[in-house]
Amino acid sequence: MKFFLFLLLPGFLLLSSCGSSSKINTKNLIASAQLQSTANTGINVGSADFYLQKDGQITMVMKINIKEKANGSVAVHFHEHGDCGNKGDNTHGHWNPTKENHGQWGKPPFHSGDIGNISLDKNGNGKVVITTDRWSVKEGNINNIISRGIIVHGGIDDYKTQPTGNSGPRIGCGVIEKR
Ligand SMILES: [Cu+2]
Ligand SMILES: [Zn+2]
Repeated sequence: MKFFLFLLLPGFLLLSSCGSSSKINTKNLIASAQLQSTANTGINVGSADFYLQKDGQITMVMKINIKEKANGSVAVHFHEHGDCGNKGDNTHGHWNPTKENHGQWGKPPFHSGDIGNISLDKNGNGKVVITTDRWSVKEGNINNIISRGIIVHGGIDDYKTQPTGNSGPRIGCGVIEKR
């Protein structure tokens, strides 16, 4: 029996190390956004970096740091306009190129920028990595993410309420810029 376990274990380790997160290529940075507090512009609350993968998909590495929200969660979405004026209101509603309902990432239907809730640790740090074919950086492409706004909300997305997820106030904002 011990011998069998010995044989199985390396197989499992191999499988888990082949997970998508270990395969992400971060050589080709194609877009990024700096997220700033809507209350105090100039105070950094996070970043999003977008990398082109060999298969054409785009990977986003998003980092959030909001000490006031330590041990909590914040909702994040891509919004329509790349204008953080009026405390983020100028970004208008959720970016929705595929004309779907608001929802949860990975469980269609959902908006192509419904990143969702990001949990923050005791220092207020959180991270999410998403790889998708729903995004493009090509001008004229319906899925072009360049010049979209990214909003960090002070509440939690219920993944149900239309069209916003009832995610609370806009506490952070940034604009996706081409690199
Ligand atoms: Cu939002
Ligand atoms: Zn949405």
